[in-house]
Amino acid sequence: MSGERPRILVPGPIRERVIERLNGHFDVVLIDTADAGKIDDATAATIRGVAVSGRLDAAMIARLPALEVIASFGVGYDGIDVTAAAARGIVVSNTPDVLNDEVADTTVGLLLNTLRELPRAETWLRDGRWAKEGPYRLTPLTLRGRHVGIYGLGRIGLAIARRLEGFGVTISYHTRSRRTDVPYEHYGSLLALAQAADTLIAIVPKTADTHKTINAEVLAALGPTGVLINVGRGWTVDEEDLEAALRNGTIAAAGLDVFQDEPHVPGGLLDLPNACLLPHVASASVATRDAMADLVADNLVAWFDTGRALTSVPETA
Ligand code: A2R
Repeated sequence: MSGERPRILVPGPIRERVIERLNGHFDVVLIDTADAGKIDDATAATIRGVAVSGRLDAAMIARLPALEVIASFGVGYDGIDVTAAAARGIVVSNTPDVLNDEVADTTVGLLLNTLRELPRAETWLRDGRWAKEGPYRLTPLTLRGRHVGIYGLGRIGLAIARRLEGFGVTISYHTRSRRTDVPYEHYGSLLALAQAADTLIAIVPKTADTHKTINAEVLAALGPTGVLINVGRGWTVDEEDLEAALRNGTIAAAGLDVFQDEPHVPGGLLDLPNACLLPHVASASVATRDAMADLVADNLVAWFDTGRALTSVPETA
């Protein structure tokens, strides 16, 4: 029986639920890491699909001559060599939409934590300083009266904007193409958005065009009450420029869920009191990660049942 089932390779760690779901439909092959040397020729020749969280490079794709479909865990698929896949007609899928609400919720939490210093206030309490020294300080920053600029108004950016409407702040955005379905003001460049806004929320994908686009110039434009929140990719921020801007008061504070070289966080950021730092947890609830896991499995099931993935990425759709 199992010989008739398509063979799916799972290279490296992935949520256990993906493997459980795949076992119901496929012959699953597990290897430690997505390295071409980790699989023998005979097995490699039989692999028709991949379920992967993170990285799948051109060498690994080239190693799998019968590969038809790559189901990637996560909405950002910058770890997958989509160009190599597309060149061979291999479909790549990601897990959009099912994490929009969780990421948007976390973003609002991170924004409030950054402005109102809630993690530091809790530390004050836990350290016994409330009882010994009195109330935590009044925070210089507040969400009241802010103008939030959203860099990237896609699925997640829009979910963030919708939530922020309830907070009574001004909302604007920068994308390459203006949306016709939103009431927010569009700015044609990131710099123009940063000049107009005092709070910048980055939720753009990791592409050649978004590399270190949040740099010294953009941070200076945000100004001394400026706040940066990044929940997209660390790649988008010049971390050296950001550290300098936080240190010398060019901007007031930053909240970061993502970093250039995860899980390594620049030491310079770690000791800055005006940086609120999270270990890439925006979508990291059991319910949302389960939904993402199910969509990885459902994409593979759909591909082998119908010849179409549910959520293929635009480059291979
Ligand atoms: O530029 P547009 O019109 O394609 O708008 C997209 C925007 N975007 C950019 N904006 C300015 N300059 C760029 N070079 C640029 N490249 C992309 O980012 C769109 O508004 C947004 C991306 O939206 P979605 O494709 O719907 O992605 P989603 O699901 O919101 O996730 C965003 C990213 C993922 O790629 C992961 O890296 C991260 O969030 O978790």
